[in-house]
Formats: sequence, structure tokens, C-alpha cells
Amino acid sequence: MSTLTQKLKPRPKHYKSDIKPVWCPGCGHFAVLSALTKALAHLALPREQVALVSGIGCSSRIPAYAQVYGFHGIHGRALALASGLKAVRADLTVLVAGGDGDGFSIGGNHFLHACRRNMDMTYIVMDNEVYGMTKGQASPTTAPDWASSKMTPKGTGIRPFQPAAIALAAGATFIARGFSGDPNGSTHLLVQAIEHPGFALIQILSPCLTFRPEQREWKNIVSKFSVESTSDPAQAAQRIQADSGMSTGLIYSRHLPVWQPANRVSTSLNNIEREFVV
Ligand SMILES: Cc1ncc(C[n+]2csc(CCOP(=O)(O)OP(=O)(O)O)c2C)c(N)n1
Ligand code: SF4
Repeated sequence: MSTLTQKLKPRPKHYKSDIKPVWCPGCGHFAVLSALTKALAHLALPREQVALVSGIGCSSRIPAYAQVYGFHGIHGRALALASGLKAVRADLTVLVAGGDGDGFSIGGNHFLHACRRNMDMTYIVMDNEVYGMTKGQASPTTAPDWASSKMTPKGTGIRPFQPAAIALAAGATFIARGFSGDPNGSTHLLVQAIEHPGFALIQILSPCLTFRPEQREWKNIVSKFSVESTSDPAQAAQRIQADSGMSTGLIYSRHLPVWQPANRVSTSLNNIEREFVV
């Protein structure tokens, strides 16, 4: 590589904003931010060509900490906002981020339809199996016997949502799982997800040490899938069901037609305003 090329190549810090994250010390979301900025630098994406859309939650604060276009939306609606953006700005790299509560509880229906629509975007779910921002309630991915929340002192007794299985059934064309304790692995998966044409889900196990201190143990439990990814949905379903949910790596990737609505005839402000006149 010539010295000139080296100078021009962006570094992860070019994608970080000057705003200091307010996350608790040890929160897994720090490592996700770091993996994301490394992935953007690796791909050398122009900052003005990237949009990072989120909902509400500790994890959803991430657009403020990245130096790309950002939209901190409303709870559970990140995928809907991002789909609208991608529909009119197909040229942008659209990234969507949030938590398991935001994405699978209030945002669950948007998740299903984003998977089946297969628009070209990357959805990063920082999964800590809890609602961190609202002080520790059970989320859709919480184990049924987790009894440390005042809201559910005997556990929820409800089987947890399986993000990878649901994404597969709903039609997602790229499904991966990362771990914040493995930043290089997460960076690699993010690069692959962003490069994938179509809807890419990357679930990143990201501990909430404040409300789930026992998740410190994840570093001893998480391991890599021992097999390569597959493009066969039946095989992917078997692998997901046979797994504890703590294996990381690319699970499934397949190329299917990407959905993109025809471009608007005109996006001038006057014309858009005219469409909304009643
Ligand atoms: C419509 C609406 N309902 C509920 C809330 C309260 N609320 C804010 S964040 C949140 C859950 C956040 O959990 P998660 O998405 O898992 O992210 P984390 O904070 O764990 O990173 C909830 C229920 C809200 N802001 N808006
Ligand atoms: S409450 Fe949990 S998820 Fe939120 S910043 Fe603190 S450690 Fe992270």
C-alpha cells in the first residue's frame, strides 16, 4: 500500500463522534460501537453515505456516538423509519441498531416484515436479555426463570423469543450472531452484513452488567459455531434449534431478490408537500 493510500484510508476514530457515551462502565454496547466503527473504516465508507437509525433504549443511543448521519427515533420503530429512508435513498448504506426490547417487543411486527421485505440494510440488535434503560425488566429474550426483576419476581415463565429462528422463518437472507466480548469477530460479521445485498440481522450478545451482573459469565459460555454458514434454510433451522443460543458466527446467508420500491418521480419539497394536501 502506498503512503498516500495509507493516509487516505479512514480510521475507526473518523466514525466516532465527540460525544462521550453515557453507558455504564462495562456495558457491552461500548464494544459494539467500537466494532461498528472498525467495520466502517475497513469498508472505507464515506461518512455522508451512511445512515444509522435507532429506536429507544441504552443501545439505541448509538447514533449519537457515531460520526455518520443518525436518527434516534421512537421506541420500536427503527426498522420502519429505516425502511422509509432506504425506499427514497437507495444509494445510502442504511444501518439500524437497538436492543432486544426495542426490536423484538414493541418493534416485533416491524422486525418480521423487515425480514420478509429483504431491503438492503443491516440490523444490529444488542441483546442483553433485559430492558436496560428502564431499569431491568424482562424482555422477549429473557430466560423464563430469571427472577431478579421486581416486575417478575418469580420469572416470566414464558419461553424466550429466538431471534435467529424467527428471522429465518420470516425470510431474512443473512443471519449472524456476535458477542461484544469478541470485538474482532463482531467487526468481521458487521463487514459481511453490510456487504450482504438484502436484509442482514446481526444479533450481538451485549451484557448489561448493571441489571444482569451474571452476564459477566458469558465470556466463559460463548463459543464459535463449529460449522461453516449455510445457504440452506432447512439446515440453518436445524443448527439454530440445536444450539444453546450462545454460539457466534455467520449462521445463514443466501442471495434472494432485494426489494426496492421504484424511485419517486420527484423528491422536490413542493411536490412532496402537494402530496399531503387534503
Ligand atoms: C412507546 C414507548 N414505550 C415504552 C418506552 C419505555 N422504554 C424506553 S427504552 C425501553 C426498553 C429498552 O430496552 P432494550 O431495547 O432492550 O435496550 P437496552 O436499554 O437494554 O439497551 C422501554 C420499554 C418508551 N420509551 N416508549
Ligand atoms: S443499564 Fe445496562 S444496557 Fe444500559 S448502559 Fe447500563 S449496562 Fe448498558
